[in-house]
Amino acid sequence: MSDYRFSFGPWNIHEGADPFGPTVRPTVEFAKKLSVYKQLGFEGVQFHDDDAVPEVDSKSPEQIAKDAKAMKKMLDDAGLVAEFTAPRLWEDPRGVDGGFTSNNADVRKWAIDRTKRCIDIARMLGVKFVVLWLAREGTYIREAKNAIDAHKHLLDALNALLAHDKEIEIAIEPKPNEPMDHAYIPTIGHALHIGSRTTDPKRMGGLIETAHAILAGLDPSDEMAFALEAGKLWSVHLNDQNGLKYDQDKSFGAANLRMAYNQVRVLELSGYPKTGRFVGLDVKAMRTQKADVATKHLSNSRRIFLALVEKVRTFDKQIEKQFLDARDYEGLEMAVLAHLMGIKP
Ligand code: 3MF
Ligand code: MG
Repeated sequence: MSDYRFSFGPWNIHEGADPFGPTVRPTVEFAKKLSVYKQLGFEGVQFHDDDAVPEVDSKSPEQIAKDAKAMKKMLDDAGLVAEFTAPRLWEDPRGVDGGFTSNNADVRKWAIDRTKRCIDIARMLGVKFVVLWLAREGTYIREAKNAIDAHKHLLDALNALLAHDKEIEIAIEPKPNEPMDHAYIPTIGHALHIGSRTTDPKRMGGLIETAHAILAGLDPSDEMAFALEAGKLWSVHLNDQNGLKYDQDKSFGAANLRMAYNQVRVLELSGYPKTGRFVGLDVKAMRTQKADVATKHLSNSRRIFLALVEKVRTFDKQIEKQFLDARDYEGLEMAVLAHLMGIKP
């Protein structure tokens, strides 16, 4: 039915812990998670390096290869594909003050080495794509790092990663804050610019998460458009966000349906399905959700996305043109709202 391909990460089926309370749902084991992908209408799996190879830091290259091979077989058996791998640097004690931008040269080396392993794992899972969410690459106080040096370290790290594997493509997922007070790569503009400064800009792109754009006070669809125009929107993390709060990862469209409509619209305008790239979700079930219904956020987000694709495709282009020609944006806005609500224009 759909020409879009959908993906999510196994962390999107989770136990419900938050900073103020423990888990509220039992852990779903990995194989069980894989078995629900197809049922919910998803074919792509987004991996952290240690989702694919647990305790990756303590394993030999042979053991990593063995584990990754076993994971690839699990994917094949489930009829799924990996979309990307992402190094989970932010959970390691060494990455407490960032990895690539740490003041400590040994930590910077560890972050690069671990990300090289993450790239190797991607290749063993059959993909040439990694995503860097630069979680702790920033500061709590400005004086904690020399920000100019920090950006230089980040650029050095990207170059080292591009040199490690001549075919790998790297997308940066920007986020303005959380866990740090200030992150160094807060928007897609920053992400694409630093990519353009590397030794191989054509292998550098971006992933845009709805909530992260909103947290930066920006419109997610315009952020996407910026990357799309450059051919650099290599994946998305669709979700929703109720204003400038903590990163909420709500179901797509749940807080702001019109903003969701515009994200779908910009993907449609760009012909995104033709790129073969995934529509990824990064959504969390509410903490109140009981275990047996803690995947509804995924199926609901996909359903809303597909319904909005229909809304975009069935919006009367004739009427749109008339309002644009007349520069009557009040009229255009009402036509959009009427279409979304299913009432007479
Ligand atoms: C953080 C995020 C992360 C990243 C993911 C991939 C849990 O705000 O959005 O999702 O997207 O870790 O690197
Ligand atoms: Mg994300």
